[in-house]
Amino acid sequence: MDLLQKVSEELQRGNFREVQKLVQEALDARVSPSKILNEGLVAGMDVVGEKFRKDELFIPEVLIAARAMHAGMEILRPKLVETGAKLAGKVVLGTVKGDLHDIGKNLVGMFLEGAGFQVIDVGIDVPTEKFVEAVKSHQPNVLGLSALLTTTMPKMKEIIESLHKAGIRHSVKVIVGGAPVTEKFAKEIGADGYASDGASAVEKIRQLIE
Ligand code: B1M
Repeated sequence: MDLLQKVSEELQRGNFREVQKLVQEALDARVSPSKILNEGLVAGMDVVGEKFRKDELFIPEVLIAARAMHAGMEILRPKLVETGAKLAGKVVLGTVKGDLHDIGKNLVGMFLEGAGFQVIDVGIDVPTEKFVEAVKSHQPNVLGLSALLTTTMPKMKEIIESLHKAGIRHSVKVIVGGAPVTEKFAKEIGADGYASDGASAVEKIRQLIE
């Protein structure tokens, strides 16, 4: 069986040690880090997501697969970052309050680091005030907000409004993303940009800060 297909299947089974071993094997075989990411890890997580949606898998299995995804990303991360050139800009990145999903955010962060951005990851379930504080203290070019739940999307609007209230909205571009987020929603809440995945987040951020 193809090595990347094995990565995907072991990720779906949640075998994190096996995933790490296979990712390392693929790197040793000179498969490109982005190919391992997209055709191994992300492909596996897509299957998990689809099965979760159809009630064929439940939260514990999804969590175990997510742990395997993280384990694989630990091996890949430095290799993706290595491909980046000089620092392209600074991005504060986090998942909004009430939302614990971080796989997509972490992937976006990895793509950004891979493209040479300095990424300050403020984590998950991040209160609005913490985002405002992070913009004040780190003075990033871009604030990246992730939300995976329709119920947490309104937090993105709240954060943008709080940046206005704090008088620092003009100092930072805001980009939003996550499965339920759309370009239309981004416009409605006054964000500067929307991206559907890590690669387009890099592209959008480059456009925003050039
Ligand atoms: Co949750 N969950 N989850 N979950 N979970 C979803 C999102 C859901 C769609 C599943 C479903 O019902 N079909 C659903 C949301 C429904 C809705 O709101 N309409 C859902 C639900 C309901 C829940 C709970 C409420 C379940 C419960 O407890 N009853 C609960 C909520 C917890 C909370 O956050 N408060 C919950 C919990 C969990 C786990 C903890 C079990 C786990 C998260 C583990 C973790 O992240 N560490 C989990 C997971 C794994 C999922 C699914 C299966 C997979 C998400 C994922 O990681 N996808 C998801 C179903 C699905 O999406 N198919 C689901 C892979 C990842 C690479 O994609 O995150 O979309 P994604 O990120 C992409 C893009 O969206 C984009 O780029 C990424 C890379 O391509 N992107 C950005 C993301 N952020 C971006 C930011 C950007 C730009 C692009 O700029 C800044």
